Amino acid sequence: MRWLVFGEGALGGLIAAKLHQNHQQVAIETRSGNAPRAFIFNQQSTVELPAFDAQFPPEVIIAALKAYDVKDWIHGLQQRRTLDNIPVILSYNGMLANESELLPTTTYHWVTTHGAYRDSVHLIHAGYGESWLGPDDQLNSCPHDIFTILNASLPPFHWYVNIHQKRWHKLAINCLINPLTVLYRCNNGQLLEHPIAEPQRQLANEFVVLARHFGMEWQAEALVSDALAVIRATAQNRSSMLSDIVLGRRTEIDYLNGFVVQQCELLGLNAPTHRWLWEHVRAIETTT
Ligand code: KPL
Repeated sequence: MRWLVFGEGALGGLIAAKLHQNHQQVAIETRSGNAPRAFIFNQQSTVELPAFDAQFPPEVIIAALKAYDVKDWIHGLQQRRTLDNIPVILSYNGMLANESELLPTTTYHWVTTHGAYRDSVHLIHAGYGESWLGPDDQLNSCPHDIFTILNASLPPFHWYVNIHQKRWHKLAINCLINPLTVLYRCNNGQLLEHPIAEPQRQLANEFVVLARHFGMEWQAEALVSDALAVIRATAQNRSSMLSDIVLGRRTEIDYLNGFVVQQCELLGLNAPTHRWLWEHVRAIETTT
């Protein structure tokens, strides 16, 4: 099958390398339009993938994006009529307010706990996890051929019809971890040495009230304990948000705690702890 992977980030590189190792035809489209860079995968094999070639249109598109790039990327895709109706698999942290109007009907979401990092030469698959694939529009059924190849290439993949529930759960975990790593400027595991119990309890309480309005029932204590489990499992990691701050890049805070605050406002709810962290990270972002 022909796959087009957009971007050269760690997660996009990981799925591209794994598909390639599984004898799939994989092309890369870079953000800059330049030829994709070859990289050494897991310090073992060199992966050199071709650029997108309009003569060989893809059968599947995969994009692992920053949340703030999703809108422009989708608009760009929609200008390219030759890519109409091709299944698009998207992965990004957080939520956009207007996803149902924005995302093509052929969109599938990929939620994963795999961890990878890359520099200009190497790509390392650092943490083995699992993945869930599900349709943005719950009326869409499982694309069996695509799913089978993904599951064989980067196992395990789970088909998950209610993928939005998984995404909301990941949203909660990211809201309970990422901004706190910026507040204390520490790796995930070092959070346990700081007074995070009270803010996490409040973040979770505010989150479950909002989620209930979207038809999802969670217990705040369960979300806190899930976040603590992720902190322990990723103790050595620097969160994506702290990495963005350290590298002077924009963070995804608007799509994490910022999204929670904005949705609460629309519903007449309060989310003061999410707001505090949203404002704190925004302030740091603008001064670095
Ligand atoms: O997803 C993450 C992130 O950094 O964005 C966690 C789970 C916090 C792992 O670092």
